[in-house]
Amino acid sequence: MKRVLLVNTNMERAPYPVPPLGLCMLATVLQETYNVRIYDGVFDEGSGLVSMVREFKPDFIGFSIRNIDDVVMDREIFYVKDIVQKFIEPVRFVTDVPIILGGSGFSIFPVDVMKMTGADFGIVGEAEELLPELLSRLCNGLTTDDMPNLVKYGGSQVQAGNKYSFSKPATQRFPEIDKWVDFTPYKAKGVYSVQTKRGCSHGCIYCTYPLIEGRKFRTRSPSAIVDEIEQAHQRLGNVMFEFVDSTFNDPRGHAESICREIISRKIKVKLRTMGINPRHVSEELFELMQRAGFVQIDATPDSASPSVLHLLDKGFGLDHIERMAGMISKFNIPTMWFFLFGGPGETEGTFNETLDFIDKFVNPADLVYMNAGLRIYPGTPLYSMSVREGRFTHSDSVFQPPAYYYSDKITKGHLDHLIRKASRSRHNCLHALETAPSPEMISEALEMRKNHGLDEPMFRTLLRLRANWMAEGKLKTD
Ligand code: B12
Repeated sequence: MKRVLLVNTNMERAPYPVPPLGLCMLATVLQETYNVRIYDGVFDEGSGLVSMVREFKPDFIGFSIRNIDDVVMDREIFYVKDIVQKFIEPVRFVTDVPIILGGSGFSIFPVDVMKMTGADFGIVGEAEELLPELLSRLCNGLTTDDMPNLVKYGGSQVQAGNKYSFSKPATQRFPEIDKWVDFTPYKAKGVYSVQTKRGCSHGCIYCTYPLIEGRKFRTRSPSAIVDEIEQAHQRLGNVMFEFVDSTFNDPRGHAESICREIISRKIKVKLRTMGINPRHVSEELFELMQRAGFVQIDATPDSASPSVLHLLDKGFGLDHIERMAGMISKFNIPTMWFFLFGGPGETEGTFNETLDFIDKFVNPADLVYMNAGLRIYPGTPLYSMSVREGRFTHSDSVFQPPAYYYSDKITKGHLDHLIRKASRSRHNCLHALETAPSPEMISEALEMRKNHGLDEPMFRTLLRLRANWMAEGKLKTD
């Protein structure tokens, strides 16, 4: 049996380490034909990789590249350089077996990442079918020229098709993440990830999800999803499950069915999700979510200015967000709100519209995260708009340094000032650069939780503390 080593190169541990779900899915499929192992570099940052390669002697090595940069404009963490230095170069030094890349970050910038890493092949998008196909062709000496979604080095040039397809339904087969990677450190600080569907049919102008996963929702069956949760719960005990879908409550009715399935099986689990679409919420959905075990959600409207929402093509309006906020407060579901300022049409006036919404509708116990500058990705409407506006041309790279969009109706400095001012006067509003709490704040929060028996999400405890510190004039702000 040929041997395949799959490597998780994601070393980011903020806001918490995320298990390499996609790699585990691939390993689950490949194990029928290959001897497969996963090397998880998140905690040891690649230091044990070379010895694993020497011992396992893989015939193929696949590297997953999830993050390119951190999308916080003034912090600008660029991950790929470290990935090359800590993972790919050391491996190249000890073996010349084919190196194959994939992952969501890779899928956005396949050609740039191929050039930077010098890998042999890359697959754009989901790879449960294409990776086995590629490996089988390589094992049998067959051509790979007609394979969709494949990027490769031919001579000294990267060859990339420009048509990518995502036509197959989402896999019903689920991986046991803890079978492939040591789950102990994730249990302490992270989550168990679950995907309920693939694809996104929304048209938000800056977003890459439709490019990575395709534009059509392809759902898994609620019973397969809940089997996965139930079994992982039996194996791992008390663990937080997180849904990693682009939006959880799309297409309409799917989230409700999943919740009903969990409720009917009487499984007692803790759940959280990002991506709640304000257009498709209802009291019934929130009630079901609460009964199913949701302890936290993310709300990501980006803006609460009707004109900015329209220009971002979010597909919902202020009335939808206000309705959703009302339901969140009614059901008291702990929520992290995300706003992204500086998009097309942003002015001081539209900024204030969003702030107004926050003041009137967001539960003060909930966190509001404020970021500015929209990352511009190739293939998105925002990219075409930026070219039309003369910000750059098609031949300029937006990969590194990363390109960001800022409205020309407000300066970056002024927007930054407005965000800082808002966060200094509201205990629950945080500037994107201030989101990591100090060690002192964390230890005080832990003590507070212990003394008061608090079982709420950590962000709520940190916000209580921030409110106290602000009142005492103890909070350091620049
Ligand atoms: C869910 C999610 C989150 C959640 C994670 C929750 C969790 N429990 O995992 C949260 C909100 C915490 C989060 C945080 C961040 N995220 Co995020 N996230 C996502 C999202 C929506 C889904 C990722 C996912 O799990 N997909 C499901 C799995 C099954 O798919 P997959 O891993 O991609 O694997 C498939 C394929 O990619 C491929 N594949 C994967 N590996 C390999 C390897 C080989 C060899 C091959 C051939 C194929 C292959 O096959 C797999 C199976 O089909 C993506 C966008 C997207 N739609 O992909 C952004 C995304 C990955 N995040 C992104 C970013 C930037 C971040 C943050 C850095 C943001 C920040 N500043 O905090 C952090 C980093 C967190 C961390 N520790 O790494 C960016 C990365 C692009 C970029 N600019 O770098 C993305 C692409 C969103 C975007 N802006 O476009 N994220």
